[in-house]
Amino acid sequence: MAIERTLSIIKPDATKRNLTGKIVAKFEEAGLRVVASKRVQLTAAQAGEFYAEHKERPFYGELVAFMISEPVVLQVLEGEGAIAKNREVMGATDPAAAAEGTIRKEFALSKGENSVHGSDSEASAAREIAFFFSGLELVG
Ligand code: RTP
Ligand code: MG
Repeated sequence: MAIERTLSIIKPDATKRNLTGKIVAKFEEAGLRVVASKRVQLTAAQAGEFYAEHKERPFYGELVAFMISEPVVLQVLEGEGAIAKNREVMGATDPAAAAEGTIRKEFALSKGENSVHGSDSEASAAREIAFFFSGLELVG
């Protein structure tokens, strides 16, 4: 399988509860490597544009408000099949449906406050990495 890179976000509910290290450990244990990392306070404009695909969904306003409620940790994860592997480690969007051992099963509070984001395709990963990081910030 090819070496891929994917964008991961440790969301406000998790940074607020000081879970950054525990979440990163799950990615590392699964064989993913952190090749870029920064903690930022997103603006409403940034969060709104990042989630533009969900603009028409009923939860969009709530999602943007949540994503700017506390700082987030943005990371690029690298590894074999990193895009699918990251989503496997995250678990289902709704923690009630997430498998045992996944990040969302262990840490998520609700379907909205679900601790992590991960790119869902090669195209999303390319867009999302470029949205937050310059090439110089990626150190493989
Ligand atoms: P993500 O994009 O954050 O990795 O999560 P995902 O693919 O599993 O979920 P997606 O359908 O793309 O939804 C993006 C984020 O919106 C919030 N959400 N809230 N209240 C709700 O019904 C609802 N549905 C989705 C979650 O924070 C979800 O991760
Ligand atoms: Mg998604």
